[in-house]
Amino acid sequence: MSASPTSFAPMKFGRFNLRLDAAARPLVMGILNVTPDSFSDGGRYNSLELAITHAEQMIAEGVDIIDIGGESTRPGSVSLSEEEELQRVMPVLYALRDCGKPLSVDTCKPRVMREAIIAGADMINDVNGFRAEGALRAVSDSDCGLCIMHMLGEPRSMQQNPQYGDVVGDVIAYFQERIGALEAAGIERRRLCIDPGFGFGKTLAHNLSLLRNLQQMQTTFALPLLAGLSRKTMIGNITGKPVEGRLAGSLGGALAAVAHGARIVRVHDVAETVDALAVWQAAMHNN
Ligand code: 8Y7
Repeated sequence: MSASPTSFAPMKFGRFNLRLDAAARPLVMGILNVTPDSFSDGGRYNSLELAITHAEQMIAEGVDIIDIGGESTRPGSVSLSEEEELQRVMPVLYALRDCGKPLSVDTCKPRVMREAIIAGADMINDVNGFRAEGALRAVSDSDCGLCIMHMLGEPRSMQQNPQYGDVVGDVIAYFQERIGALEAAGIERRRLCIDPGFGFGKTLAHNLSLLRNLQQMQTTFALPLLAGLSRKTMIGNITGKPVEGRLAGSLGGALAAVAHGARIVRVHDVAETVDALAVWQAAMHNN
């Protein structure tokens, strides 16, 4: 049988081989934020305990990958020092090391990547697409999975006036360049997935063009596609709901992304997304 673009072998994500082909169930990546500002007393012990409790809850709800993030990359946010990011992320990574689920670390910093890989991270999720000086070297000598996300500009200013010639073509050209750079650094293709980066230097029209054309990106590269729409501004723009009212809209977004070929969805609401995808899968596939 000839290989079709979606019949690739299991992907190598650190300790785990994950099935991300079109016949497999789409996977749910749960967001685990370890940013002190989200906790009332800002205490480190308290924030570690809360993060572990949150992770345990996501595991009970059927999460497939846990994405640990210490740095807020929301529009307008300023970047965090390397030390501070390490102090937030590393204790959580150590505590969850043997939880049985693949652990992803959301970081743009080569030193955080290195430390996370030594501590056993199975995946590095870089919203900056491994463009930082030293990022390729930090990940090349390992077997962790890598998510290459597209971002135009930087978080502080990216939503000010994003402009593209042709947003889908520009994002595809970016992936072409980044995949080439990763492969030139000796990184195997079966470690890679791509993500158009909804909301990262994009208007609603840009986000919707990308969402409608996910399949084209997937087939161009024959790599699994990850999509994060959960609670984002684009969901608010469409529904008119504030962030705390975006669950239903986010579920609609996750299903739309999967319908257009995404294989991993990055979400806050794991239990609800797992159920929505289970019904989707039962309705659309006989496996
Ligand atoms: C994404 C992400 C964020 C995304 C990937 C938020 C860290 C903003 N969004 N990583 N990170 N894809 N791969 O609202 O869309 O969650 S942070």
